[in-house]
Amino acid sequence: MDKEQVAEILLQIGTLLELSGENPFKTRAYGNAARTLEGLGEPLATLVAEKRLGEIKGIGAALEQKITELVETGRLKYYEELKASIPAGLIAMLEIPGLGPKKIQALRKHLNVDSVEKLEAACKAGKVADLEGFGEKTQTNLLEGIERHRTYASKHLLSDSLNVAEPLLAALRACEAVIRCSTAGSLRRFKEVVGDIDLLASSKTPVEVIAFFVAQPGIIKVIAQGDTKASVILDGGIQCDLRVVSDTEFPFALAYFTGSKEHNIVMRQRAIARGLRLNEYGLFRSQEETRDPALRVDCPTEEDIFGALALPFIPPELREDHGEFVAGEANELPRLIEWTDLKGSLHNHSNWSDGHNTLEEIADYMANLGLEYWAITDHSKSSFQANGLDAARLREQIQVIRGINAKLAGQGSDFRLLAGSEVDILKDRLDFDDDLLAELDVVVASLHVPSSQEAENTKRLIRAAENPHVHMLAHVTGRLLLRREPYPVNLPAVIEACAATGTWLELNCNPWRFDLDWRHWPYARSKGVKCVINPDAHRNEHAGYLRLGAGMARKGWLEKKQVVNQLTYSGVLQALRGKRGQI
Ligand code: DGT
Ligand code: CA
Ligand code: CA
Ligand code: ZN
Repeated sequence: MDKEQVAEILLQIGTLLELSGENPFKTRAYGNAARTLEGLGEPLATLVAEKRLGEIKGIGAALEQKITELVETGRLKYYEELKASIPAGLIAMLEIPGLGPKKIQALRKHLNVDSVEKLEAACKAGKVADLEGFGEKTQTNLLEGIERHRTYASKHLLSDSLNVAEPLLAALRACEAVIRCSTAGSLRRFKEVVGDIDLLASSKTPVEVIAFFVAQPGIIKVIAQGDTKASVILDGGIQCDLRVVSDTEFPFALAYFTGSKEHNIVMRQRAIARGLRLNEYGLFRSQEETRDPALRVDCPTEEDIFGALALPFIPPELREDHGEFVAGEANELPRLIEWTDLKGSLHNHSNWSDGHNTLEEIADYMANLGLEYWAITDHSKSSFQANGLDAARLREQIQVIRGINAKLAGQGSDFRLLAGSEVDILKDRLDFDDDLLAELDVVVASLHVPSSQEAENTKRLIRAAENPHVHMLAHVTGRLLLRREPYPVNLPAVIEACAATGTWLELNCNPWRFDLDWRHWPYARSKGVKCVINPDAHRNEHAGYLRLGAGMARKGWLEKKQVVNQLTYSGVLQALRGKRGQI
């Protein structure tokens, strides 16, 4: 388990303890430890292996033991027992907006409510409104919350959110009453999954902007509408919040609502350390909370706010309190890759396996996009459900690709297809022999049928990396966001094997995958492992995923020079020969 997963479990333990009425000091210790872990500058596995966890502030012997157990076994007996000791209905209630452990306890104690169903019944009977600390309004909100929770899943893919947010933003931009506008929140930070969409606008007439906004197409329900704020549900069930502020406040509100919360906390502390106060309304020359315009430090842009706190501009993707402050102070923030740096892709499919388009259609489309190269890496024979190619068909495909390239050259085009394979990593070998792999321009290795054992998956991936013909490992954890958990694998060990063998790691830019996760790229980068941003396209339109992938690479702190497919065609050919050259 990595530190994010461990941190998540610690947070859950804190919540569960609170739910079972433990004393607040104990429950808070878990939350604090989780935050500490997320901010670690080195892999948790290393700290555990070297028994250095105890040196960290806030991590005592008991926490050390629990974290070690999680990292080493991926499980925690204490957590499982704690969870089992609490009625499942109470745990499910935590997912209703507006309900925290304290309220749930009160509901249980006074109304005998221990499930979402009973809560709904109690609300409908009007009993919740009579409870101290609840009231009529809370009761109505709870009922609505239950309804919404049922109707709409609470998390959404980044790509789905972008698809609905971008037209709204474009509309706001064209609205006359709007001066500036932007996305904020997790969407602006480019998180792979998003809870809700946050939009921010500045205006002299906020009421007008709100009225304009709630009338936009694609809004299926207006949940709340005030003079400066509105919350709506968009097609697809995504909630979207719009806030409208004055133009003077805009940069401060933008920084605040972009977050993350963890990042904001550090920004606030930096302000306090300089005798200032930072909040969503401004940066103030004051020792106390204030909104007094006379005390506001003049900051027309976000850059100015960072500047006032002795930092360079921190790109939104990096605002997770994952080391951006240390890097910023040292003036060592990365110069993040841009999607327009990408010149091709090294992992894609055609209708020879489970893709949609013919080789000719692909060459035509990708050349027209202005790309320089596009590798065809159809599935290998073991992936029979994906119509994987056997050796004979693959050799035939190589010839067809050579023919298409000859034709392109004849037409004076510089675009080229590359011949490759996405070869299955089987239990004890790869799906093709080395001599066939050696005939290919590009070899991508994938674990499509993983074991349930971490050690076994790790071993298979490392063995694939050690094959001199394998250029890269694809979608290394097999996760499908909001659908399928990653298979267990020791990522630091795989990363280290890639570093030792000169094997690249893929950042798969299919929006369900984004795998290897952005949280692991800084470590891969520190080991010198190169990244390939691959759309894993199954149809031509998937070329658009490159843009998302580049965004995710930015979130992983990657610069142009760490990415293979920013290279030109001749550069990438040379790089592809690189690993084999060492044989
Ligand atoms: P999401 O929507 O769950 O994917 O994540 P965010 O980050 O978009 O969170 P959201 O929509 O609840 O709030 C947007 C931003 O507002 C968040 O990133 C930081 C800021 N914010 C919200 N609540 C707090 C808070 O209690 N303290 C601080 N410092 N910032 C907050
Ligand atoms: Ca949000
Ligand atoms: Ca929000
Ligand atoms: Zn693939």
